[in-house]
Amino acid sequence: MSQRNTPPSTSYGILRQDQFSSELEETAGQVRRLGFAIVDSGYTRVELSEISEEFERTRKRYVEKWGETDLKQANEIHTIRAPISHGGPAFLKLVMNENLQAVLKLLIEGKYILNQQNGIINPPNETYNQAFWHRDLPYQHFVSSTPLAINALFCIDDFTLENGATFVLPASHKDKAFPSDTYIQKNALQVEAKAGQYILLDCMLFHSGGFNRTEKERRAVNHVFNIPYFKQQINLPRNMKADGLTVGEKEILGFYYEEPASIESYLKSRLPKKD
Ligand SMILES: O=C(O)CCC(=O)C(=O)O
Repeated sequence: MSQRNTPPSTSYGILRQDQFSSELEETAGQVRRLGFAIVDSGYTRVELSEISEEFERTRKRYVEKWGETDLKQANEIHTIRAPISHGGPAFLKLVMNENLQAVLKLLIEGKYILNQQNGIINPPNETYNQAFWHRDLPYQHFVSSTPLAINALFCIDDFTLENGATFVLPASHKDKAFPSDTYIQKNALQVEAKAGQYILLDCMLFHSGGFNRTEKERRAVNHVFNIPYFKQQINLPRNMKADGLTVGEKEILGFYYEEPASIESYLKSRLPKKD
């Protein structure tokens, strides 16, 4: 098989160049240009297996609570909605991961909140509800000069070509329209990643889960973070206990961005925050 040459490191006629001083800045730079990149969580094997076990416990309780038949009917059997509000501490840990938060700060200007967290199961030899091209701000056809929302897809299992690693259309966050079928067949890439890594996507990048040709499920936890002007998929502050959360955590979970129900609560929201 032919191998790619090392790209030239010399250039001419260039007046401006990106200058990054850390790997996380490089990662953020790639998300801006291509719309996707990978960031490592830094979790140990033990932490990863705790997260995997917590995922399974949460999933079992969730299916018991909402019922397998109803979840299937709603096409929701391969998704665990808002596990941060009913699962163990692993789900808050995934949101607050230090490397992830550092890249988000580089990508989204100003404040941002968690819009949604979902457990995602890509089942073997069967299609599922994420295996369709979409944007994570669906039904939107605009171009933004800076990311308004970022998806961080945490891989609980390795994402491989065989088990349906996420397909992306590089740089498609820079065009309003969905490209033609021929363009998609020529330009779609699959993003392979290791368990413990987050696949970061500009939410306007077209992407899709792939078909899992293996005998094992491929599990992940997706997170959409966005500027606080978009409403959450499920209202997290109303479904979570605030006890034990820091001001920073509450801010990211949207506790300070619920729409005030009255002038009184608006004025209250302007007061300084306390732990
Ligand atoms: O499961 C995947 O590979 C894709 C997940 C996805 O499309 C999403 O989180 O929006």
